[in-house]
Amino acid sequence: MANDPSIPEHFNDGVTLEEEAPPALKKPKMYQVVLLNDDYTPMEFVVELIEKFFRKDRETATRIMLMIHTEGKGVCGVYTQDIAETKASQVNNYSMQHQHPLLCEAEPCNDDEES
Ligand code: TYC
Repeated sequence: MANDPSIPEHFNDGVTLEEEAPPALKKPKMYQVVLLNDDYTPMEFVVELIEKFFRKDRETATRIMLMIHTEGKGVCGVYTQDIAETKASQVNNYSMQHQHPLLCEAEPCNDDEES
């Protein structure tokens, strides 16, 4: 422990080790945008909405919609906080304008699951 301040310098030849500098850029915390299931929104509307707002092809959008329908909720995309919250409110406005009760939320990702 050459840089332990409790050890006088004459015990370590005057050598002081630098702490490793923290990385200049930290990975931003990521947020997942999830859609919740309900009993009223038509499946076709959900599929088209996922294609439109989350840029998925029809096959992927259909798979996500069916996941939500059976499991109760599903992740449509993962973004930084600003983008995730903007997407969730755009989706909620769009669903309201079309008189569907579909709900969308942005929630922090579990850090352990990030790649
Ligand atoms: N459960 C809806 C139905 O049976 C379909 C649906 C899927 C609704 C996904 C919302 O996020 C949703 N018409």
